[in-house]
Amino acid sequence: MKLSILKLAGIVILIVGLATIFHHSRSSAPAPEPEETEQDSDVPQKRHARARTAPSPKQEYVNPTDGSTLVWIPGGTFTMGSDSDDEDEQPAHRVTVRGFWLGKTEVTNAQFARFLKALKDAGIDETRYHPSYWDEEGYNDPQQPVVGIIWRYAQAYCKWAGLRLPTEAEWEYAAAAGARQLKYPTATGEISHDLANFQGTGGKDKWEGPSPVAQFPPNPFGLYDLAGNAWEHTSSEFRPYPFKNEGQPDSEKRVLRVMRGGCWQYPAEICRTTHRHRFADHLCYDFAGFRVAKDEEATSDEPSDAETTESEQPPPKKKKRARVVEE
Ligand SMILES: [Ca+2]
Repeated sequence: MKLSILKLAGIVILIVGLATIFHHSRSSAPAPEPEETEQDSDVPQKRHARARTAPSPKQEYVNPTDGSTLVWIPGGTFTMGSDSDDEDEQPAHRVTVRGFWLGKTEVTNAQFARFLKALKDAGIDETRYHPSYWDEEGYNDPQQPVVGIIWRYAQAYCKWAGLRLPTEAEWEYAAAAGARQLKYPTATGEISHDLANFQGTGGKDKWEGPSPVAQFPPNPFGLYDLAGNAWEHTSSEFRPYPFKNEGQPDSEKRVLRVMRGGCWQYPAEICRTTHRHRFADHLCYDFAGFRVAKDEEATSDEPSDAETTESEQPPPKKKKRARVVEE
């Protein structure tokens, strides 16, 4: 028994001794501060390196083909739709959007004229793509948004320019200013004739029809005229909420599409960030325009199709009819 007790005591002493040595070795070891300091010093460098390659908020990219200025929209998660407004806006649901580039303004007549000229230079009958109202006073100022185009004309323009239409989710995310969840896609989230061109006039809004782009303050992401002026085509099919793959471009089959933002002809309520306007893609109205978008990889320091010349761009598919009118 005594032997066992002694053995046990020895084992205890041994354990205590080893623990003391271990503790001492740790506490007396050189403090890891230099190593951690070195690691810390690496962190900002790595972050800096990433920041130099990834676009930053409000960073701008000028697309050489059509001259569009696009603003970087950092990705994030927001609440899409509304539980308290129109039925097709319900239910509100969480959506995550990847970072993307979005046109700073609506596409202008001047830009669309470049598209038509490129078609003509390529030997394509550009009159097939002439917007309705193209020659009408009140719609044909070079700095007014192009209107009177069907969805497929907007698609054709985007293909020529090496760009694309935004998805509905991307549009609403940018309009809401991300997590700010603005009710109206204006500078303040409110709506007034000092902030947007919608039905009627007043304040800074002196236009009964479409105004030149960027006449009102931009939203927090640096985007103009998301509220009002030209209604904006998106790439998205109209489908009840919620649906999957919101961040992905939709197919090109002929269906109901969604336009966003209201317009110069409709009341302020229609300019709400979450409002959806279903629109057959063959219809043509004098309030329908668009803005362009582009994926992240299309930065100015990376080769892209935007760097090819206009003549090298594949022409859009020919349409069967020169002009489409509403049904
Ligand atoms: Ca607009």
